Amino acid sequence: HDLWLQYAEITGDNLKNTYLDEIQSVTFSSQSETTGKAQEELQIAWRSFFGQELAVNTTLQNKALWLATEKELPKPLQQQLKTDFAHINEEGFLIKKLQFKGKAIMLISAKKEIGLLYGTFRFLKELQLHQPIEKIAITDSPKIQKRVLNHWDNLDRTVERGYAGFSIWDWHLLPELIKPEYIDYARANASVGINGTVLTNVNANSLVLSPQYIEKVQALADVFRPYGIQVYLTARFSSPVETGDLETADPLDPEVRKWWKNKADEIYQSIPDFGGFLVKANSEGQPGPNNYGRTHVDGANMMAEALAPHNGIVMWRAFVYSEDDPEDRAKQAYSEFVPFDGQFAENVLIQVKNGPIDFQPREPFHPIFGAMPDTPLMMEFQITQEYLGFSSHLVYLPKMFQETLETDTYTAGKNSTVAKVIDGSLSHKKLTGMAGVANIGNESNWTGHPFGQANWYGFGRLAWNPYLDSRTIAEDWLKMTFSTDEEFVRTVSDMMLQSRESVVKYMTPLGLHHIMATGHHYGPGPWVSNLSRPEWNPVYYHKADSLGVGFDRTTSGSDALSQYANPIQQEYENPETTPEEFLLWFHHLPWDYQMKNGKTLWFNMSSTYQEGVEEVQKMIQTWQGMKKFVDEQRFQKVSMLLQIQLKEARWWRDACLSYFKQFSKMELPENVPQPE
Ligand code: GCW
Repeated sequence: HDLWLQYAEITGDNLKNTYLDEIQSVTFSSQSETTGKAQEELQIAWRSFFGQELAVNTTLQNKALWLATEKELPKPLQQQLKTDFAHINEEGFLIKKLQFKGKAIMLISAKKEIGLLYGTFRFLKELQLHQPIEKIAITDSPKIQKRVLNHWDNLDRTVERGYAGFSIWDWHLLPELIKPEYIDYARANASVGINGTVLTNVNANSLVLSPQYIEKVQALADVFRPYGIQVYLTARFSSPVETGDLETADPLDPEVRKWWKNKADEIYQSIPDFGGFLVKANSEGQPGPNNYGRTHVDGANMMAEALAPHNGIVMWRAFVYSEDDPEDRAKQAYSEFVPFDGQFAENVLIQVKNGPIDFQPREPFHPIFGAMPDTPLMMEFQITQEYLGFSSHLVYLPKMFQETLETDTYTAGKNSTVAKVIDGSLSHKKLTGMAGVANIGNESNWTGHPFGQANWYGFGRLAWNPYLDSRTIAEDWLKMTFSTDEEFVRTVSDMMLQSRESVVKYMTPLGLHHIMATGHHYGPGPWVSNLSRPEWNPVYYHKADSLGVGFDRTTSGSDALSQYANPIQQEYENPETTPEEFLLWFHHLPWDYQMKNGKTLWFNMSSTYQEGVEEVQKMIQTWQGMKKFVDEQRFQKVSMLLQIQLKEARWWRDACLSYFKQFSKMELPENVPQPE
């Protein structure tokens, strides 16, 4: 349960002696709560790496680790490190081996205390990865400002789309009882630079804004503060009414505006560094400004106004699609938000899911990215695997996150990637953010599947730097979590990187989407057609019939393609030039449509399902070969879960193929077993 902060004993004599020789003591120039945490972490690590404490000295000794902010450094050193400091931002750090007054020093420095903590975690990571440190010189800073987990945790401790037990927030025993898990949670987040947490579900309960709960939230905020983590809450739009205070929640009503102002003031009294609100409005039955004939701008700006004096922000979600709107669901958010570009207050971030439908195994990027140059846009990824086999399937998500981030939107010419929209560099945004819907619960290993931890870890790394390669992240995680053995790291990282494509193959190949079973979204359900809202039915998305399969989103269909820039629009208009992984996302094609390999669509669809199953079989074999590198408990757990994954990959293949076969009326390729 130590996640990636295992600090496994360093056994090789050489390495151990070198490290212990290089670092013989530590000196802190600043004494703050945050540097106190750095000190604690160093001791946890030292005990675990070397079975001993690290000596703390008030005066700087030879071969010392030295933690000091820029201001605390003597002038000549400040001068010497000028260019390094010019390279880092307020949360960044530098780690440098240098000579100072005849002493060999390992310096960790930063503009602010939090940078010292980040630098400490980074330094400890170097040791976890068994890197040489005698010439270390690292400067690093986050490229995104708000790096936030979204917990869909309810006050009764159930977690919407949570598959790792109940909520870690034990509201009943707060504020008095501070569980050690809260501290470990903060350490894990700080170690990857996550600096915010939204404690509550976006399907929000206004009770959390009551004085009784604010006291509980304050207790958590106090625990997280030294780790640089701000707390945020979800704000239910109708709260002024639900609390019994007012008769309306109309955002243009002065009484309502005053209500939110007072509420914000009240929260900041207890939590001076409160982050702000996350809001799901007018979506899936949640109340919002539309209920009063007002717009998203009216709603978001009202809350922004209440938070602004305290430097709080509003994260306003663009995940909207309406019951009465006949328009293709994939188009609605864009239609509703893009016209408001430039009208949101400065402290509003529009939080957009990575794709236009809903956290599918594969989606094209959301067309809002790049289409609102005058509005700060925040990425929302889902770490919990709602549509990807919950916490029973091994799916390494950073590979998928990377795919979205590096996609070119072409909205400001070539190389206008989603990452550049999110880090603000494409259109000079001051406020930037990335959110991840957490997969954390009270299971002893935090995430249910041991490999789910990699998705939490990887989200944090990409929020810090959206240009990172998911392979590097997987390798780092494996070394810190399991073993630094080369064979192990190479083999298992290959398996992780492949795992995302495998889930696409056995669930939704070739651009199919949203064909999961109703409600819980676990397992296949392409046949479902009787739900009250048309866009909740899988048949709405695959549109299979005797003529073919797929959703026509070209000009002859819903024209969702028109929301993308060129050349995407032009290329995807034609099935021949549409990337095959998005074929059925954008086109309705005959079953015998000829694909690039000369075979029919039906042949390709069926063999891809089969490949997905075979790839899970291969994962099982690969994992079996890793027994000697992994402790018994984790080894067995992953083995058993992979068996579930295999059973369910076959379930997906058989269910989908036997369903679609009624329409295609074509034979399955020879290597694909007949569904029973
Ligand atoms: O993914 C869907 C989920 C809902 C969720 C919603 C949202 C919190 O099925 O459970 O509600 O999206 O993101 O708001």
